[in-house]
Amino acid sequence: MRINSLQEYHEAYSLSVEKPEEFWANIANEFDWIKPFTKVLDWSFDDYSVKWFEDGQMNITANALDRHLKTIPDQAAIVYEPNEPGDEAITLTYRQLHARVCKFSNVLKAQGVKKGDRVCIYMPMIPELAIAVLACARIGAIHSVVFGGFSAQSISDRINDSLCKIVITTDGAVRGNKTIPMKETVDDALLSCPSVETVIVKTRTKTPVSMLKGRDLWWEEEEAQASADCAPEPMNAEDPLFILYTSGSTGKPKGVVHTCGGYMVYTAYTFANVFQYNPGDVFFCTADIGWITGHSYLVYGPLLNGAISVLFEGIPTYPDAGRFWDIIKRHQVNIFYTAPTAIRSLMGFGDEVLEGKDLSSLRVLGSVGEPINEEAWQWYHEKIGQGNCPIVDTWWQTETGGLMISPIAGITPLKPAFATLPLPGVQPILVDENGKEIEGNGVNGNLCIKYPWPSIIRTTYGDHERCKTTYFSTYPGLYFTGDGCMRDEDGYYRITGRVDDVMNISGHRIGTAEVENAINMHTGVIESAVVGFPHDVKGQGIYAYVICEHPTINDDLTRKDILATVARVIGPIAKPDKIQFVTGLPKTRSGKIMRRILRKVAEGEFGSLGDTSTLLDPSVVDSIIAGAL
Ligand code: 7RM
Repeated sequence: MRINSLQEYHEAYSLSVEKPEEFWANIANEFDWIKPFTKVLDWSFDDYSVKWFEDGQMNITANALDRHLKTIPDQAAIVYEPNEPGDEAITLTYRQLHARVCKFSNVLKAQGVKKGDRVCIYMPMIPELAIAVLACARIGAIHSVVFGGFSAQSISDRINDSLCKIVITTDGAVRGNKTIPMKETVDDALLSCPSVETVIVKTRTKTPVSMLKGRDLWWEEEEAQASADCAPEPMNAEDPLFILYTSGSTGKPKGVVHTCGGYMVYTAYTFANVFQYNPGDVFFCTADIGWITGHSYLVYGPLLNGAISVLFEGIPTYPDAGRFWDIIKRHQVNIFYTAPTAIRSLMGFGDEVLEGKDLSSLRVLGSVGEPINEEAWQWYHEKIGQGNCPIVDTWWQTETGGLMISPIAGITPLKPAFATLPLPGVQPILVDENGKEIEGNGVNGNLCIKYPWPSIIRTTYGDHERCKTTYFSTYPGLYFTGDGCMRDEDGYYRITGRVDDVMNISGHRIGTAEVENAINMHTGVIESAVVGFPHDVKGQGIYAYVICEHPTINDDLTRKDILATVARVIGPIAKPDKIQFVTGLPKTRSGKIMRRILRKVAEGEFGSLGDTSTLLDPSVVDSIIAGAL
């Protein structure tokens, strides 16, 4: 499984293309299977269906927990760094984590949760979040983690889409110097969620919460009564493991479905290789478990490898902008994985913050979530990596389940701001607007993948057609990523950003349509159009053009009200950075908004708006420019 040199990478890559089934079967056979698979792959990108290790049976927690009990029972599995730097860090060894997962599995079973049932998890970054996720996996329930920053409306949308039976949450959350309600938000969400029978509440902040008789239970009380004995449920490799909602260019977020076997094999393989994890290394992924990065590289990938994974509850700027560096010292972190937005934001505090920080434990750095600009790459390399840690710029998506295009730490020769080369099993292809392959090097195109890898999205929950049209219809026979990409003279890949109506705000995926729908819910708003624009720290910011019924009495107040509406409908991460009131939007004769023009204006480029002759009313553009100045 382990690649140890550039030559081994090339050999593995060639084998993965020439004999993909042999390649992945060898890797899959390194895991514990309850029933071995005999069939490796069955697939079609035309009438979309992918099945890996189809007739095999396994349980991902048997591989992530039980398997390590024989070898490293007393090694740390999760190191919890609480929000308050003065509070004691809590280590859960593999033995302890196993016992707590088993207990909570029994808690879920006692509430009638069965294989295939959906469980919504809405929690802050505390060990119980990982425990809840793993307990679901152990009993075969499908977890649907909802990021703790989402609104009640977003929670209920997700619960209702997949009809969750149970919600797991906390009384509150602490992030920096803020206390955030969690249970209260869940209570609001549940006003419109008839499928939910039970809510389990872990205490974190001891804030008073209302506990509904017959529905709400305290985590601690239930866990105390539960046995630590729970056999892992035998799962077919293609049984769903989890649903994770992600934004697209249209409509509400889609429930991306990943399945047990392929996801296990791929996250474990990519974790071990890309980060070159060695036994005993301490790995710190700063992502929240509410996003795919947290699922794959804070929980599953590391635990499948018997790694030590740091779980940090707080924020990078509390108590000050040196917090990450203090955590690295405190836990002697060897591998650090974060997002460009965090790097740029911390860079902005100046190098004084780094004075006296001991970063000597670091060996590998990682980046994920958005393109990393060269300046941030250099700063990360010099100031954090002290010039001698490779940076793995990992490109992947919620839908891909695991890392796709990325250097292998210390092995792949790096180029700043390049995701470099595809990992074994990944066959990228660039196409033009007509789907024609763009061959050769030194080219730009739309990034597609032409062959399945084990953790490819299987479906969008409850709507397989949507999965087919979103990913497999733009370019028939190919998986379309939605990203633009350049392949340079050396065949190295650089992701240039989304080519669809999906924005990337601080590494968070948000659809323009989602924000527009939220804005349009505000009273007095007739219509809106949202685009992303370049933002120094966030990568992209959100720019909203809004048409109101009447001229507003106080623009600033109305702006604030709109922000409050967006925060309530989606969550604070979707609040526009800029709101411009307009009287019309640039529409074509067929009624389509020409976002190209709005993007240019948002960028401050008024001169080169291109062809506006197809607009219904070209004068709209002049008034928008006048308003933007
Ligand atoms: C892991 C994650 C996916 C989108 C993707 C890209 C962008 C992610 C990189 C990147 C440039 C990278 N999943 N993206 N990683 N762009 N370089 N290394 O972020 O589903 O939330 O977002 O993020 O546009 O399509 S995600």
